[in-house]
Amino acid sequence: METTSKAQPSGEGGSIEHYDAVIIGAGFSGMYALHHLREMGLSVRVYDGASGVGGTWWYNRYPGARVDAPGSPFYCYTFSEELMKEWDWAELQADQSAVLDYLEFVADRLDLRRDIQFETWVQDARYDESLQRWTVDTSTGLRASAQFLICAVGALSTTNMPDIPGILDFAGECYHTGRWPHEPVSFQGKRVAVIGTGSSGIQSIPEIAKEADHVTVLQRTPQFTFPCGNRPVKPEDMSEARENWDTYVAKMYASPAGFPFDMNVRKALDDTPEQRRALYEALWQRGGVDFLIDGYSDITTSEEANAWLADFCRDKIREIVRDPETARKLMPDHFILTKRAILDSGYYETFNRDNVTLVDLREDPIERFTPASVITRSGEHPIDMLVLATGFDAISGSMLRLNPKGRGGESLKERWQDRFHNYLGLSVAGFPNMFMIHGPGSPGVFYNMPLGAERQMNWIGNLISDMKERGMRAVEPTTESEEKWDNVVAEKAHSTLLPRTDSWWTGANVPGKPRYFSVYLDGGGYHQIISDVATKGYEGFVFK
Ligand code: N01
Repeated sequence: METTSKAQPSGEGGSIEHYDAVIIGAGFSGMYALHHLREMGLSVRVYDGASGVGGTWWYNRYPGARVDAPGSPFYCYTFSEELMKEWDWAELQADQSAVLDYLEFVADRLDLRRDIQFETWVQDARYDESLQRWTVDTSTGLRASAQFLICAVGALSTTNMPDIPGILDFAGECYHTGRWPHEPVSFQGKRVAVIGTGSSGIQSIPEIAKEADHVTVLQRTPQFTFPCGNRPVKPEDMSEARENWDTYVAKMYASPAGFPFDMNVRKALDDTPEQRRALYEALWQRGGVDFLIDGYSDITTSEEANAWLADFCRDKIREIVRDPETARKLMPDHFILTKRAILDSGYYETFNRDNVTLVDLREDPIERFTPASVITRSGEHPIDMLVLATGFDAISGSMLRLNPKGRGGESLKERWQDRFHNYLGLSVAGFPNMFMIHGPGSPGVFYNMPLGAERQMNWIGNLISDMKERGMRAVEPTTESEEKWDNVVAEKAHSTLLPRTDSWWTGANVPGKPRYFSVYLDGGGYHQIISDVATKGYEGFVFK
């Protein structure tokens, strides 16, 4: 294994740099991958199309963007006590700029940037079976070869652009929330249309409405959203977390979702309606993801429990939104919590403003855009700005956009035509020495993502060390182990109501995408499974 990079002629006109590992992506996952592999003594190069670290947190700088997970100080790296000791989180639900500041601090502290090539898009990655190495070609003309290819490309990174007649003719400003400009965007005096009411739309609409002349919300699916209950992190809480960091990390490792909280194990129907209502009211007032932590354990498995919470939340919408017709349009009709839980800051309240109009696209669909308006069935809405909060080709989209070519030149697009075949959410048969962080088949978006990345990367690092000790050059899973894993993932998903709702978890938001639930639902169990696989000599993999 090489430990330094050497520029050598590529044999095709340009020069080629050689590394032990190439990492694609410099977000939470890629940054840790770099640190970890470098600590192991490997030569590593990271490529990222952005001009700074942060990945999704570098791009998603739309107004209102903030962590919508249990939050500070547990949405962060756990591997270094020093990092924890030196960083103060100000808010429970840190906003985008705070998370990006943290990642920049980590990059400085660990001196990561010297091994990251920014503004460099990996355009091609292919495996050479005779050399047992990957070659990557980049947008800057730079070419590199490496034994290992680590794809830290992001589960929520490839934007989903709506294909609506005339949208490209729209002549006003147009921004996707997942590619928000770095320059300030002013809404003042503008008529703004927002398409999309997922987390990005629901976080940004209240902020845009505070400034814009008028906001037209173009809603395809009404959503359940919970008050985010954001508040400052008290200095004494920060100190307490620091003092007991080891205990907290141990709890995070032991928990199903990677956060150090004890989940309520009580079932909803074991309580009386009065007890349920009292608990839900308290959780609503407190805000945050407490409906997931302190709410009942059977909301996503029992239709009756689910209906009860959904009705409670629909009553809240009726209570908050003054115009009954608007409230009717905002009423979600899917199983609650079977789309990603959303945390908001005054979303439903925003529809009480005079400058906000809700268009229900199910009743009044978009017909087309003109250079200065959006035309729905009921008429024309003149606009100056269009905000696309239309989400991502999530989980598998960024891997498919990279479209690596494995053994025999087979592309991932060919391999993943019908399903996202993978083993343990980490690797794909026919693509030796290629590893995914937060790929399909992993707990990815259902787990504390920074911690999940650390744990997957530690596992990959151990596998690489094991190969080194045994003199192995290449590893890949068998197709049989992929098939078995696919069944394990499906069985977990189908024990819940989650696959029954259209969502980005099921791929239903992207036309033509294989429609099935591709996330492994038990994060805690997952890490035990992959650890057991390693203990059994990497069962399900073949080595060369
Ligand atoms: O994307 P989404 P998102 N015409 O897919 C609609 C994470 N996140 O960016 O539901 C009309 O949830 C689509 O409608 P429908 C978080 O995990 C994190 O909001 O498909 N509408 C939906 O309303 C989140 O869950 C943070 O019918 C169209 C919306 O667009 C995930 O990212 C912040 C349409 C897309 O919602 C994705 O959230 C933000 C069309 N052609 C996001 N196409 C933080 O933690 C799509 N829609 C900071």
